[in-house]
Amino acid sequence: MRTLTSLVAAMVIIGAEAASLPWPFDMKIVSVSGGADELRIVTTGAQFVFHSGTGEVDLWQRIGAQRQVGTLALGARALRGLTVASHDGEQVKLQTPRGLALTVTNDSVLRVEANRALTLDLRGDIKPEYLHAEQYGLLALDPKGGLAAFPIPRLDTHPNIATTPRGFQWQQALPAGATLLVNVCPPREYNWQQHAGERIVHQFPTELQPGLSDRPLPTDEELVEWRKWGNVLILHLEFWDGFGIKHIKPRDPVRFRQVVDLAHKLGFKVLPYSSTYYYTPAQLPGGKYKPDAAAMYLEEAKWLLDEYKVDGLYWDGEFMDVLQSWECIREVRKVLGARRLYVHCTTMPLPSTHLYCPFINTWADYLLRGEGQRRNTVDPMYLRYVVSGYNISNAIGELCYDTCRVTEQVCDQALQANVRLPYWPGLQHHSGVDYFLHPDEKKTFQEYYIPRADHVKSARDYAPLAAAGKKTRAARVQELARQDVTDREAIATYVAQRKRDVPSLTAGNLAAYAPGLCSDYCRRREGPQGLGYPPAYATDQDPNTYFAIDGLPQWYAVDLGPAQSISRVWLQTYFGDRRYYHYRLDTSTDGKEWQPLAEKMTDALSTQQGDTYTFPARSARYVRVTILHNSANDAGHICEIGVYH
Ligand SMILES: [Ca+2]
Repeated sequence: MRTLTSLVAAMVIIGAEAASLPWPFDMKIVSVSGGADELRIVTTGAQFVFHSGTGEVDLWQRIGAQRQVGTLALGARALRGLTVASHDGEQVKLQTPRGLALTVTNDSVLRVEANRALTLDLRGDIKPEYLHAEQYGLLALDPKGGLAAFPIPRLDTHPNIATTPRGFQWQQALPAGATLLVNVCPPREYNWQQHAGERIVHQFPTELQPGLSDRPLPTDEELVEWRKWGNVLILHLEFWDGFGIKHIKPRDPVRFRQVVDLAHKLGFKVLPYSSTYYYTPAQLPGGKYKPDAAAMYLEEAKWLLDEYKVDGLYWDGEFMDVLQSWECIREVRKVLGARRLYVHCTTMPLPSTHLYCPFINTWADYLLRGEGQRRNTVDPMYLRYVVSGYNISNAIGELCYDTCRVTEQVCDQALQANVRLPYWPGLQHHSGVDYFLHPDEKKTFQEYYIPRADHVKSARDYAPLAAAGKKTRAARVQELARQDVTDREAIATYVAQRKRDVPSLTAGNLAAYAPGLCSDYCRRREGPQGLGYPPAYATDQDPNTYFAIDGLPQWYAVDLGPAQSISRVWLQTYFGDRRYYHYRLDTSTDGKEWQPLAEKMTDALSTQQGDTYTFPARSARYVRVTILHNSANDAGHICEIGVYH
């Protein structure tokens, strides 16, 4: 082995070590002013104006753009007698004589604790380019910022978002005891100095088997080589001694200290693997966490930082609980100070790849998203509004390119979205995908991506890329609209032909080849015809094709045309791999009023025979299936539905 001195002398440094950076985590309560009628709270990123006469709260953005992004109406009498209960640099607590408690926090969140049933009425004053709503909440964003809202616990139904002349409106009943979080984005400034001065080298072991890696830590030569491509070193799973232990420890502490020392000499910041998601001592059975989960994890974090004198933490996931995840990241930031936090959160803390919490993300330096997107390319809308934190959380977004891979097109689109690509050395192959750069990708990364990324050091440098990104996304929206038209035509042709060739599977099936409505459907370019999994597959008389939709609960309804008398429904959900579904059935004559019909809430497995329900004859035009749960994944699948007189 060469000596350390010769290695240091031989290395090529990508740039002088960035000086100690001015830290953006000084989010604070800037001021509280006004009186009983109009109370004004200014945070680093937002202004909340409470009108006790109307029960409305104006939501103003202060970073990225200075504008009103929306209004939260809590009911005419809801804010009467509003007073400040307490006030410090981190939060302002407000209360009313009727017991409504509101809190404004320094990360620009308005938290409402509904002490009685409330009607949430959130009116958006922007026309968002990205509007995504699930039962967990809503993100309404444009390139300058926007707002987000999260009901806790999640809603029972999908939120119904209406388009209005000013933007959008979300009206929803909030039960007593619910919490609502409304976040104005972004809560803090983007740190261009950090963006320009720091690059991630994310090292994976050869094998992803905790405790069994045959290549536990990088060699001195690798560290020297990798320093050309970054200066923030992530030491991934090889650091891990297994699940469920109190502290995540290196398997070879002596070598680990050598690696940290050499990395420091080379000018790396070192971020070892850690995880709140996998921190099993904080977990309770059933996917819940202990009430003091954040405090427990904090002990782990402090131990790691003190024991090995590292420069921050890499989190492999977050607690799957919004409030505990939020508490934990705020507390960890206090412990870290100016040290770094890099969080992988493709789906966390919400089980969604398209909905996330900017007020949690904002406490991290870098975010990693995009894992398992099952695409060869990456959707520019997803890149800009999910992977990128720019003008949203203002954390630096890094793309996890396990499936989308590093091509010149992906590099271009990442740059347009202000998303960065970490450098992935190693040879880790996991779940059929590679968590490392192939040789040709390495060339693209080094020769195509790096020079272009190095050019972007400020908002001014990014501006032309942002303009190009807007065009790319507009073109993509048009392309998808064209695809939708072609897909609908192709599906109609398929159904018409099959209807001619194949009679109904069962006699008297009123639903055979009937059209369907649904809350949404899976449009991935997959499925038997490459057309996704449209409603037509639930009535095409082929048990091998199925309607599919992600993110339960979701619904599908077969449309029988005219209302008619029915007394039997047969439902075949996806079967054959020992899975089961929970669902409810109801019927309607007009698509507005629904009458309950049946439910399946047992864990009886799906079978080819399906489930049959007979009942006293009733009139129906629609039979709706609301899929609540799937034991195999978070998606609903209907192979066939039959409806009979
Ligand atoms: Ca089918």
